[in-house]
Amino acid sequence: MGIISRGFKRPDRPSGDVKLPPGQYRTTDFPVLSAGPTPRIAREDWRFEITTEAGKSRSWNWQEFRKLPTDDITVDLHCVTKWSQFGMAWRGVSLDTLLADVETAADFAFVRSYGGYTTNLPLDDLRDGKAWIAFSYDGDDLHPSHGGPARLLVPHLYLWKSAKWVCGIDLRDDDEPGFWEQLGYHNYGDPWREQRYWGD
Ligand SMILES: Nc1nc2c(c(=O)[nH]1)N[C@H]1C(S)=C(S)[C@@H](COP(=O)(O)O)O[C@H]1N2
Ligand SMILES: [Mo]
Repeated sequence: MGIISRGFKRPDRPSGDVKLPPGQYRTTDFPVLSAGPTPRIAREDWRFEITTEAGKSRSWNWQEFRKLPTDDITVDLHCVTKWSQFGMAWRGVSLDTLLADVETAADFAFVRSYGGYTTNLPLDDLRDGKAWIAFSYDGDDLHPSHGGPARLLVPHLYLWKSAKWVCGIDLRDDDEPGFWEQLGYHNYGDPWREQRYWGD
């Protein structure tokens, strides 16, 4: 997976020493890819909620969310449309922090966004320093087009798993395909194994 470091440091990679997953090309801009219009969510109205398989839920408003400890994360991101970008600097709250007091034995996470987008992944892929709710990119507030006020960031999977405008995660015993997964994208989406579509 990508290099993770703390402190908004851009990795200084000599060209040619770049780790590109199979079939990917490098880009230096940050394309916007959304399946619908950009929802505008005021921070006063923003909520993020985790619901367990037992139906218990824990939620944070913006103020509560921003009191949680944050990580500075520098990662490489890989989009299924074949662009990869290196050394992207984010700030966010680790899912480990958000899940710390959540009692669950669920195996799967179903991620929901404002606007109706969904995606699914194994709960283990959100744990152990692998996923964040990111609210800042490149030192600025996360722009709405890129998922602001906050988006899921799961750098080790193709970027469609990193739900923009995230509003909740349902923890479930059973897996359910999300928006792109229902339309033929791979259920897991590991860029290093080139899991783009069903059957890859
Ligand atoms: N809510 C929501 N999240 C989303 C999407 C979307 O359409 N809606 N698109 C996904 C896809 S396919 C990609 S490639 C990335 C793009 O993120 P970006 O627009 O910040 O580059 O967001 C992912 N998260
Ligand atoms: Mo995508």
